[in-house]
Amino acid sequence: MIKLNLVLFGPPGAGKGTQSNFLIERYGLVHLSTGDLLRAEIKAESELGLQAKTLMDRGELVGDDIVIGMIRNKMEAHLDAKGFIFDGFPRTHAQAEALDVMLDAKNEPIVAMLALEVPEEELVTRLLGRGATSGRTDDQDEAVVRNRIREYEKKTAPLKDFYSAQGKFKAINGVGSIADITERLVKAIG
Ligand code: B4P
Repeated sequence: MIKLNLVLFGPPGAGKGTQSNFLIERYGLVHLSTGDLLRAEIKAESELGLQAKTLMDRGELVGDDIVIGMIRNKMEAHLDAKGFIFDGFPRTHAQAEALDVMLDAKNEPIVAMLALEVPEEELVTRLLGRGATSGRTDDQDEAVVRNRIREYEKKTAPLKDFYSAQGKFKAINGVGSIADITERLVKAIG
């Protein structure tokens, strides 16, 4: 059976977490969000969580080794999954390479990289809006939000070329109603 391994990609606030919830339900996939895994470590007040919190509160990326290790552990805990949605991972070239190595070893490659595209001002509005109610500290300060977007542009956006070269990159308009965007993603998955 071919596993439906998808990378859900996009800048902070593009709707990755939001859309993952619909896609895992529809296709019976396992959701792997490095942001959620890191927030769980922070809540548990682990050593790793304490290190991650300092970086996340500044809007910077957490170290590659940490997030790659977390993803590896989660994948090993779900060997019989029908597929995974990688949400917020990979975010650097090193992470993308490591993911390919892990998946190639099982002969279960990424099927598609779905990239949600949303203009910067809309991203800032969405994230500050969530920050007003969610308690997420990285969503409460406009300078931090804009730093996350800069980090994305510098370190993460180039991964579009990485997946384009493999014929897997699909751009999706991420502006509109949540249901309309889910429709676009489902069409792109085919
Ligand atoms: P994440 O948890 O991945 O957070 P995010 O990029 O901000 O996106 P998120 O998924 O939460 O938001 P969404 O787009 O769904 O990362 C947080 C931090 O963890 C990073 O800054 C970094 O420090 C660290 N980290 C995580 N992964 C890492 C990695 N691989 N390597 C290194 N560091 C890592 O949506 C946001 C808002 O938009 C929501 O309020 C939602 O309601 C709203 N929204 C969604 N769709 C909408 C629509 N269609 N219209 C209007 N609003 C919409």
